[in-house]
Formats: sequence, structure tokens, C-alpha cells
Amino acid sequence: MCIRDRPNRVVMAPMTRNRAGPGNVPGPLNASYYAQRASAGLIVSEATQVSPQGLGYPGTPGIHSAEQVAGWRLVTDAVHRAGGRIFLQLWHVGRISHPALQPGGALPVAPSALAPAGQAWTLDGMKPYVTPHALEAAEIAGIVEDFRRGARHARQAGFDGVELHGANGYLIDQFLRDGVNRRTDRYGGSAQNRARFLLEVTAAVVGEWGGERVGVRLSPTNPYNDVTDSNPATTFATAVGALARFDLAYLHIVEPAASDPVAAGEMPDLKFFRKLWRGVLIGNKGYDLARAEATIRDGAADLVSFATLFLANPDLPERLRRGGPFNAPDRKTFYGGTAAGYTDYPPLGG
Ligand code: 8OZ
Repeated sequence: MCIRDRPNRVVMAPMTRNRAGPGNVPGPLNASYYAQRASAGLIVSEATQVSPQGLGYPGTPGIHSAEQVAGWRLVTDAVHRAGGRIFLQLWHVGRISHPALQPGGALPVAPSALAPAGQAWTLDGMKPYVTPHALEAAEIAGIVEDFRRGARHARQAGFDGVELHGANGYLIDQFLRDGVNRRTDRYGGSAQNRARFLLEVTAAVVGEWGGERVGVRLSPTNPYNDVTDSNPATTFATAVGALARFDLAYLHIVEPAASDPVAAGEMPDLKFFRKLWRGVLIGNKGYDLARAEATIRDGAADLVSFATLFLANPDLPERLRRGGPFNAPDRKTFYGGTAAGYTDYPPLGG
């Protein structure tokens, strides 16, 4: 599958749902959920940790154990039987974790020893985030290897490709943004240095898959998970410019929202990336039908990804074709729980 051969321009955005089984292993319930949504032009899976250290929440799936690979095989087989295509989103949360979630009660890791504001969601309830361990250069190389193994496992599990989670204040984004990355070595300082970790991970993952099966997701202005950057246009133009050499499947942008803090420099919106990026561009952020149509018609993006609208409407492409109606998403069942609010949203006529 090439991303350009998809049946429509509707992408299912990656969404954390916290319904993996013991051992962070996906199972038949997860397979049903994704298979119900197989009419997407492309499904991007929920964020999936590449190592036990990459875990930051209960019930998120991993791609580091043999059991997880076997569990994901149920998902990819079900999606393919239903005629769909699915990429696995590769993830490491960095400092957005807690010793209670870490192997051996260790400190979470990050580019710099700066605690995020807020609280971690652990099995014993919410706990304040701690000051993370600042990674040594040799440890960074080990995490790049964890991403490489995750990419290899994703192939074994039958995915059609992988997306790197470089957004929303997790480890890759912690390296990119200068409010969180205070390093003085080759991984910090200039925008080029802050992009180094992303580029090393991309090179490792492209080595397993080829660029045409690898996408990257970035969120240049989103302050989620307490990240800031003094000049997102410079930071992200540098990162995206350097990604060009990999001929990736796509660039997936969480677009600036009105509520994001105002930063110096040009606004890094879809237009900004369209000028910098010659490949496929996916737009994301609260799209409805009218805005999605305008975005595609104007050529601002090639594809649009939908999160909560897809969560609530398993047959979303058909509903968009017909102009609706749309089921309303129920926030109470977004994170964790059972089939309720997961696989029981009705299709049209169902
Ligand atoms: C919501 C809850 C937990 C994690 C992200 C992976 O924002 C997430 C996430 C979202 O990218």
C-alpha cells in the first residue's frame, strides 16, 4: 500500500483508549474496534509504547513483547479482512510518567531534569509528576534502538506502516522544544540539535520500513504536557526540513488552536508546512465536514484526520459522503473501561 492509493482522504487519528489487556497486550476487543473503522483511508493506531520505560498510563498497548506482537496481529488481521489499512503509532512518553509505572520504580527519563506541571495517572490514582532523570548520550542511543525494535515488531505484527509520535509533549517533542530541552550537548541548544533525536529515530525506523511506510506526527504549538517553545516556526521548520531527505509517507500536523499560547515568529499552520514539505500532508484539529472539505478543496492538506468524530462514528467516511448524521462522542468512556463507548457506537442503519 502506498499512502497515495487510499480509497478516500479520511484518516482515523491516533487516540489513546486505555483498553489493552494485562501486560499491555491488545486483544479481540481492540481488533473489533479497529475493524469497525476499516473504511478509513488510513487508520493510525493509538499511541503504543516501544519499551516498558516508554509507558505513561494504565492500559496503553506496547510493541516490545512477543505477546504484544501476537495481540496486534489480531488487530491487523481484522482490519485487513475488513478491507482497511493501519499504521502503528510508535511512542515513548519520556517524563510524562511516574516511578509507579516504571520498571523497578525508576525515574522517568527526559532530555533535561525538569518536572512537568500536573499529575500522572497511575494504577493507584493521580500522583504529581516527578523530576525526571536527564538522559545520558549513551542512554539516548538505547532508546533509538527501542524505536527500531518497535518498528521491526510492527512489521512482524502485520501493520502497513508506522507513525512516529513526535507530538503532544512526549519524548520526541520534549527534545524538540526549547522550554523543556535545556541540554548543552549535541541534542540541545540549536533547533538542529533539538531535532537530532527525532532524526535518529526516523532513520532507525525508516531502516526497518523504508520511508514510504513511515509517517511523522508533530504538534508545533500545542502546550499539552507542559511543553513550550520560544520560536515554534524555527524549531519545526528545521525539523521538517531535515525530515525531507527520508521521503516519508506523510507529515501529520496537529494544527495551532486559538487556545495555544502565542509565540514569537510565523504561525506554524498548514500553509506554513505546505511551503516546506513536498510530500503528503495530513491536517488535524477538531475538523468537521465543512472545514475538511474546504481544506482539501483549497489544497491546504492532502488528507484530514478525525479523532473523536471517528471514535463515535465507525463508518465516518460514509457519513461524511452523505453529509451526516453523526453520533456524538461520550467523553466519560474515552479512556479505559469496556466495550461500552468503544465498540457499541452504531453504524448508519445499525
Ligand atoms: C490522551 C490521554 C493519554 C494520552 C496524546 C497519547 O495526546 C496521547 C494521550 C491522549 O498524544
